[in-house]
Amino acid sequence: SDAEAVTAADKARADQLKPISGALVTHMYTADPSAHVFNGKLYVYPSHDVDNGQPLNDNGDHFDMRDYHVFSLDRPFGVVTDHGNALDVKDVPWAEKQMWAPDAAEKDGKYYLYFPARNYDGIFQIGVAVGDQPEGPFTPQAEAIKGSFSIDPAVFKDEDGSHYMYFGGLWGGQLQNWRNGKFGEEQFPADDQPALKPLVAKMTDDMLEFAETPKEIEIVDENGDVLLAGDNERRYFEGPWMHRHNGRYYFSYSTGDTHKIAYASSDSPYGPFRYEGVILEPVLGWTTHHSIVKYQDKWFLFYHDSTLSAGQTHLRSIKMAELNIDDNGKIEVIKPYYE
Ligand code: FUB
Repeated sequence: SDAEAVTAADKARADQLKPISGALVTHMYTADPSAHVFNGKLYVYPSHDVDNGQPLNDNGDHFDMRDYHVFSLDRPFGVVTDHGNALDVKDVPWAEKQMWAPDAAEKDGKYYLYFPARNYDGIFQIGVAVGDQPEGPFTPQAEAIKGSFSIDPAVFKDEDGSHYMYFGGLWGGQLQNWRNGKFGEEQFPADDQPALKPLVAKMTDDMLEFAETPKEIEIVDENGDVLLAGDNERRYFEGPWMHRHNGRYYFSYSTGDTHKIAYASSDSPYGPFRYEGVILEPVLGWTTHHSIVKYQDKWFLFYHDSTLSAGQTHLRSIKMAELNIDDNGKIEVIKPYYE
């Protein structure tokens, strides 16, 4: 599989790479960091990678995570506190396995942990769990969010207080199995057809459900033409994130099999988003997954790589780097290793 081939190659080159930043957490493997500032403090909501001996395949069976830990930082690049187990799959009635990339949001003093997992039919859905503190613990809802599917929820709070969930992922994330709200045989568009699209839905006031049927997001090129499925260097694969800067909406994501974090911008949270460029060049490991957060007037990128596990694609570690954004919103490309 692609994952096995990448891991073999990465194991071989792990020693030679000089990362620009170290792992924030070293006592366990962590991935898919979603960073937020709550009550003036930096919190990170990552996946908790484990080695359960699952086979490496393109379905992502080797990402067999079972719980979430929340971390806080006393300052950027500073001391990291592990707040312990915040949610375990055994406590989520609808979820069987594979607690993949989570996110969190705050509203009116309550905290919401959003997470994808496979249900007992093997289908990914997205759930929510509620807590009184940013670090949890979180109590899960009995059922997944109605109308949710696929993976990688990212919940964005707009300046008017509305929350939107962005989600969707290809391959193991099953986006290719969904047509008109129904799960079925996988179907990938031909290379000259529009790429599969991520989704967005406004959240209800209580943060527990979608307030609308999820809408597809278009990412267009410099001519306004929608990105095509064969445009692997630029098209959406998984790992959405949204940040707002100077009134503009920036949608960023992983390009999956070309291993980049890319971004696109719009004047609406629903898009269409115009492709802008790359934020992060490929890291060690197959997956790349990020978040972007503003803390005390500086922008930071949180991401992961597999340096700590000497190149094992499913054993990743979260990292951070300062992000330079110019007055026009253009983001400077980050190279994760010194040359
Ligand atoms: O961590 C499992 C999956 O790998 C995530 O959901 C994807 O975004 C990728 O990072």
